[in-house]
Amino acid sequence: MKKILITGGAGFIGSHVVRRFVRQYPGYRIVNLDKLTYAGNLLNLRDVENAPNYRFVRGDINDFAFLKDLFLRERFDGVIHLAAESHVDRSIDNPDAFVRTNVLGTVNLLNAARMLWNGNYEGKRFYHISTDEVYGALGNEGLFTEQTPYDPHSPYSASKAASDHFVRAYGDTYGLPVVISNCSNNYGPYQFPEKLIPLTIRNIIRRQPIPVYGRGENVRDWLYVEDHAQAIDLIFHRGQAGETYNIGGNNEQRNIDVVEKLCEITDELLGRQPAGTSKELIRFVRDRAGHDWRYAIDTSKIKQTLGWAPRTSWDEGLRKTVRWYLENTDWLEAVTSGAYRDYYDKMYKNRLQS
Ligand code: NAD
Ligand code: TDX
Repeated sequence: MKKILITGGAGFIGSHVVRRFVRQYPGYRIVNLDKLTYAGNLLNLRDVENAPNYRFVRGDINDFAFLKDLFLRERFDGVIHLAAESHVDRSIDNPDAFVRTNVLGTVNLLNAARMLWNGNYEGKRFYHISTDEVYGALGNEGLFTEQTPYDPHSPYSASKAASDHFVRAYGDTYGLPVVISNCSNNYGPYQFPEKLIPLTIRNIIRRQPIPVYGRGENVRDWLYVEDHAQAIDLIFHRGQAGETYNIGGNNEQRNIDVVEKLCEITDELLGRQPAGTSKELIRFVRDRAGHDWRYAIDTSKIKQTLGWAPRTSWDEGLRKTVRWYLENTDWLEAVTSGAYRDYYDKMYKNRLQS
């Protein structure tokens, strides 16, 4: 039996990873450790919460005494580490929590794994989930490969870069069996509506202005979240210790094109005539500070070594996503009551007024 710790499993990507592992591996014991910050929500896991191979533990990766106790009690064979502060705009507003959770929290987990495994690494694995943003920004040409030098620009990406360095250092120094993947932008069900795609869908539903930073020409490489979860499953089981794998959607889109397509699909599914009317809601607003121009991933390594490629087309993935948000307005209401309103006002009120 494998005992696996998944951190951040109540968040967006983590909940898809937990769901996949709980369903796919009935013989494993899956422990989901999550602090339940504003971004974590147990509603994301309702369909697996009673599974016999699953357990939720509420806790903070910044609390080493708690982690030590948990590791000694559960004796994990593997860690899949997703817990993080994940939103770039919040990191610009207040970087401290990003340093604490993303850097120090990751080091705490590495220390807990090292303490438990104590040099006996047979059958053990520490898998750190990271982002393509550590590589910085591309111009109009080129792709990020695993060899691209790190060049983070936002406090978020700097904290993720620092955590990646610590993970590799623990591999090199102590022989910890680490593996890292760096993925491009994810989208799909259960994404918190601070991120571009769910925020846009919510505003279309409510007929509110849609804030597009700058001229909307920045480019992101979008991947459907279940395809990312599948890649994580593959890397956890078959990736080589000490290696890094880039994961991407081979799907570069300008922000303005993403938003316009969302207007068309959402209007169509809502029966608003003619589809695309909601484009009237688009507002070009003050740009994000240090806004990275373009991200795009070269996926050849994971394709050639592990046979992985994204499965979900952009059109299919976006339609599934919009349909999910339209069918889950209770979830959307629940996660956007209270603190979300304050966040939204703080981030967007001035931008949308000027
Ligand atoms: P998210 O913000 O939706 O979820 C993060 C989860 O971590 C939440 O459930 C939160 O409660 C939990 N958490 C935060 N601080 C914690 C702490 N101190 N202790 C325990 N739990 C804590 O994030 P996401 O978008 O699902 O991203 C998950 C991981 O994937 C992150 O490491 C992120 O850097 C990485 N990533 C995200 C994307 C993307 O497009 N969203 C792309 C590439 C990589
Ligand atoms: O209101 C908005 N208007 C807008 O134009 C928001 C929230 C975003 N944007 C732009 C900024 C980006 O160019 O849309 C693009 C996507 O923005 P986000 O959804 O905030 O994602 P991004 O900053 O690209 O980072 C994401 O991908 C990499 C995730 O949030 C990270 O966790 C992940 O590591």
